[in-house]
Amino acid sequence: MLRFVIFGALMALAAGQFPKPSNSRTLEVPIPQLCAQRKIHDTFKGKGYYFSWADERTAGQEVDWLSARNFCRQRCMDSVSLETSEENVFIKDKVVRNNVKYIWTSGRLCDFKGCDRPDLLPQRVNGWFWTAVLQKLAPTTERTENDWSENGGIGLPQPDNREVIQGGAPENCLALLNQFYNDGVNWHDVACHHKKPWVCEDNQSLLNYVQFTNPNIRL
Ligand SMILES: [Ca+2]
Ligand SMILES: [Ca+2]
Repeated sequence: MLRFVIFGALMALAAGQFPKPSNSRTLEVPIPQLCAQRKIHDTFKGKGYYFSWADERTAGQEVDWLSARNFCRQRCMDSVSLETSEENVFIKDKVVRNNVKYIWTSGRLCDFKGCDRPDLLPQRVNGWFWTAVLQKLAPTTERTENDWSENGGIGLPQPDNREVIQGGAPENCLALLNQFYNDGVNWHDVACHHKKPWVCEDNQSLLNYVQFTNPNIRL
């Protein structure tokens, strides 16, 4: 599993800047007051994490992929990125202990303008990245470097883009599913409009930005 970590670090260096999606719905900017008051349910390696089910204001709520990111970003966090096997285990443990069916992560397929770069092709193998930190995932074919499920709704290893095969929306977002297909607690590609509980992770870039622009704030 150490390779998982090293590969992630190498890919972060190799990936550089990712193209920005040009959706009509956009990413929210951080709100300094919400950043300062953000609720931190647990920490891992110095970073704060928020679990939607653990906050009485959001318990029972489920939101789509972009709404999850925006809730987090307003608080100087972003949807969780599972860059290392240790962090992956930490989050999976929380999901299992709390009997949560599934969560959104920041993972997404690069499928917009600018994603035709050679290093991101073929798209469904090399085009996955953690949007919160703009870090590329290992190719989906490198099964020891990631945690894609070996099963799913139509018996195929993930990512399988199942909904498109069945005439639905593309499965361009990465969710962690807890035994949903009796297949363990693993990563799945899922259509981004689905609604799920979510996990936020402190985002250093947003924290730095708000601290810089608000010198007296305590984050
Ligand atoms: Ca992370
Ligand atoms: Ca799938």
